[in-house]
Amino acid sequence: MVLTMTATAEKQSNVLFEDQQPTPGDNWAELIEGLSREQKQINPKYFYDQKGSELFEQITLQHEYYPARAEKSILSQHASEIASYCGENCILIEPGSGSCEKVRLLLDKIQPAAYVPLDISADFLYQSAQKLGQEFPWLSIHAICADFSDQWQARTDLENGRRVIFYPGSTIGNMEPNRAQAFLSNLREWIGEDGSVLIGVDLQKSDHLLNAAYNDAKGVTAEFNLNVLNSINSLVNADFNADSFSHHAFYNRALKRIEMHLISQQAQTVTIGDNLIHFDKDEVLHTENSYKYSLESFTALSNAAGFTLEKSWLDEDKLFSVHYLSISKTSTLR
Ligand code: SAH
Ligand code: AVI
Repeated sequence: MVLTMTATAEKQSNVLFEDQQPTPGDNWAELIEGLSREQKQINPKYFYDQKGSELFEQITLQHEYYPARAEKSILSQHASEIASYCGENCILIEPGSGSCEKVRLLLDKIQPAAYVPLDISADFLYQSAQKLGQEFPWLSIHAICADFSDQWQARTDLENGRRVIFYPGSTIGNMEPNRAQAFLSNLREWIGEDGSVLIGVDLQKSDHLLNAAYNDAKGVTAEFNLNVLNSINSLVNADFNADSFSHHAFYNRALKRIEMHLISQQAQTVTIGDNLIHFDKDEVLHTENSYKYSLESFTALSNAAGFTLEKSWLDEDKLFSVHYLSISKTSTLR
């Protein structure tokens, strides 16, 4: 275990920080492979360098980005009932914890024995965990910087207790449905027979609301999308010029997903080490999908992954959903 002290936030005695951040070498092959496809694409995890994590926080404050507001209203309104499902003294694990903003709405009610935020964005995670530790001095925090998409090893060495995965934000929507199912299924190994999952999932709705949420008037989502090129530049020493691409996001109703793209404004060649990646004018780099579910399609997905949906909560406008899942009695761990 490596302890990192790179960030400036004051170190709290109730916070342990563990660094398993992927190295640039881990990312290199995946990036080149995606950029060499006929339809160029990248894994959306590359959005989250320090700037990207900060921009995502800004997105959540935009009026058009209803998911954050709707999910927070669900968590605040139903915190006591959610806590009764989670049970006492659980180990609360949050993959993709970001600013740890949403867990704040539940901590006083759930009173977990430990909170384990897990995120790929190292310094942002470090700072968020320290800040949370300062605000909740009674809380034991074990922050882990790691890539959760990478068959993250089921950890047997975490704090003892019943494990509850808290996976808000509809981050599951950024995975292809088959990957989402595999990810959920893999979670059963993290949590063991008596564990459970509390998950936030964005719902299908009108094209108008969806398109607005990913094209906010201030252009924060556009900046977030373009920043992925700077993030890749620093990670693998590439020379993308973000000024020569433009943001494009739209709801693909047939596939029930928001697609985010970057469109090359000119013919250009980008260098990554010895690799030359050519873009034609108007060629598209597919940067993210954000799948939207119905209650039926998410129930089917969680059942296929070996979970039973025990309870669903919706905000009053039925824009967003939070679900409590337990392991199906009939499911067997691989
Ligand atoms: N849970 C928070 C943040 C959601 S944004 C909320 O609901 O507001 C998605 C978060 O997942 C970011 O903080 C990002 O850094 C993290 N993330 C994305 N892909 C990841 C990966 N493969 N492994 C670990 N963290 C990842
Ligand atoms: C983190 N994730 C669920 C966000 C989403 O809505 O898909 C990321 C995002 N992309 C653009 N805006 C927000």
